[in-house]
Amino acid sequence: MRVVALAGGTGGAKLAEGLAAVLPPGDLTVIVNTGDDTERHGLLVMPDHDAVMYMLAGRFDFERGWGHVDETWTVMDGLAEYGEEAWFRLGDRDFATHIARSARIREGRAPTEVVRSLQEALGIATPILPMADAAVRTQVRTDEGWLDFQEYFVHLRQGPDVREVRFAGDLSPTPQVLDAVEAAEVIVIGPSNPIVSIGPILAGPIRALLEGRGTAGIPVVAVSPIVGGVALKGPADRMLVSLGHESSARGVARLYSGLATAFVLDTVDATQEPDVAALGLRTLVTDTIMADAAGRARLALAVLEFAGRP
Ligand code: FO1
Repeated sequence: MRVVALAGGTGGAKLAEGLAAVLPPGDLTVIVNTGDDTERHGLLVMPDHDAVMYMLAGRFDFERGWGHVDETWTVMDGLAEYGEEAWFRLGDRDFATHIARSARIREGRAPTEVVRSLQEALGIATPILPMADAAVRTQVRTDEGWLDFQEYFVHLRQGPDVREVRFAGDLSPTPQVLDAVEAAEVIVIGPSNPIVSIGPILAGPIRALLEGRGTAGIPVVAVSPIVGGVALKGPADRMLVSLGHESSARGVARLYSGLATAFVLDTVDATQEPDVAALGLRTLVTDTIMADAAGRARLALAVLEFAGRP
């Protein structure tokens, strides 16, 4: 079963790891958001790509919620001593990723090809495809004006209310993304922030392609990142409200209606199932909390079994 999973931050990365654990090698392709990407100290940092890459390599730091396990911070401390900005923390192992990636891209190679070479070096069979090869930068408007995403997310600790979101850059999908979507027999939209994690992927031409696949009978299954009205990690709940949506599984389902054909909501939100079904979506109510590797595999199997059901 050829599966394409869309992933943004931690939730989407966890489900992608679960899918990789239960599917035969080669059956899964992950498409990641690149709107969070940022230039730090002359290097390209790709947080959502790297979350998926480290997770699939068994190297993700679940305790911190980002970055590489067993990090040391020697380079960052040295940079801070020189007076370089240090609010966006890069560990030493993580620096190696950004140095190798940036050097290879500077040689003229496409980002998709470069990150695949890093994934292969870490023993990852699953292709993790950036949604686009050209730079895309998510920007959020707060009462203070427009901010780059990481300025809002890390520097301001997601404090200000978000009034508007835009994606600057060229959202054209790569040939690899087009081929993967074309070949997919199941499409999974992971439980990541629908506005700033999945939103950038869907803001470009990919959305129409996915809609076409759904219309052609391919299951497009979205998993709610909101459980009991709150986001398990990050600002999705407050962002939904400040942008005029409802912070609930139902609110997320509304955002995906017309695109998704099926929706997975947590058992604590079971009372919302009729509202989601009324949007024309098939529904699955299940435990969506992925506390550990067994939980990630369990949800992945439940989603695949649900997708395959008529
Ligand atoms: N998140 C933080 O809260 N503080 C950081 O200093 C930080 C650094 C960082 C470095 C590399 C990387 O891949 C991710 C990093 N993150 C950090 C996480 C990142 O800002 C967000 O989790 C994602 O962009 C949201 O999906």
